[in-house]
Amino acid sequence: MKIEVMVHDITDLDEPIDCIVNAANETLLGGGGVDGAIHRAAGPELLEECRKLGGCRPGEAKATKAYRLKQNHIIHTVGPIYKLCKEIAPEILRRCYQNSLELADQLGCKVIAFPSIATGIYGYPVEEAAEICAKTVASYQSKSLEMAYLCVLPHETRNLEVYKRAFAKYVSK
Ligand code: AR6
Repeated sequence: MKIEVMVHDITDLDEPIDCIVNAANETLLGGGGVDGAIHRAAGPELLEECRKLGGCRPGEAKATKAYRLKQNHIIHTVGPIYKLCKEIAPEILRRCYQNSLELADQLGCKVIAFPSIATGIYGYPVEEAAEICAKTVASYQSKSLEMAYLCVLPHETRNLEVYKRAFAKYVSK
C-alpha cells in the first residue's frame, strides 16, 4: 500500500477517496477540530447514525455512511488523551491506525484518508505520532486498500515536514 502526505482539508477532498477517518471522542457525538468539521460537512444525518453506535473506546474504530461528503464511509476512531495516559498512548494510537485500516479493508475500500489523529486537542506530540502512523501503515498487509493519505491543513507546515520525514523513513519507495 502506498502512503503520502496531502495538504488539504479532509472534508473537502477532490481525489477519488472511499473513506475518511475522523479523530473523534468516546461519545461519537461530535466535538471540535476535525470531528466538528466532519460533522458540519456531512450534515445532521451523521449525528443521527452516530447516536446508534453506543460510543467508541480509545483505539477502536467504527464506520458510518458519509452523507453529504463525497466519500462512501467515515471511519470514526478515538485517539488517546496524551497527558492522561502517556504510557499506553503509543499502543492506543497504533490501534487507531490499525483498526481503521482493517475496517476500511472489510468495507472494500481502495483509498483511505487520515487526519493527524490525537495531535490537536488530545495533545499527542506530532513527531511521535507520525512515527506510529508511518510504522503502522507501512507494515499493514492490506486486502483491498491500495493508497493511504495523511491530510494536514495548509497552515500546518510543521506537521507536513514531520509526517514526510516519518514516511520517508518507514515506507520503501
Ligand atoms: N482537515 C484535516 N485536518 C484537520 C482538520 C480538517 N478539516 N481540522 C483539524 N485538523 P483534532 P484530536 C487537524 O483536535 O487531537 C475533537 O473535539 C488538526 O489541526 O481535531 O484527535 C474530538 O471530538 C490536528 O492537526 O483531533 C475530540 O474531543 C489534527 O487534525 C478531540 O477533538 C487532529 O486534531 C480529538 O482530538
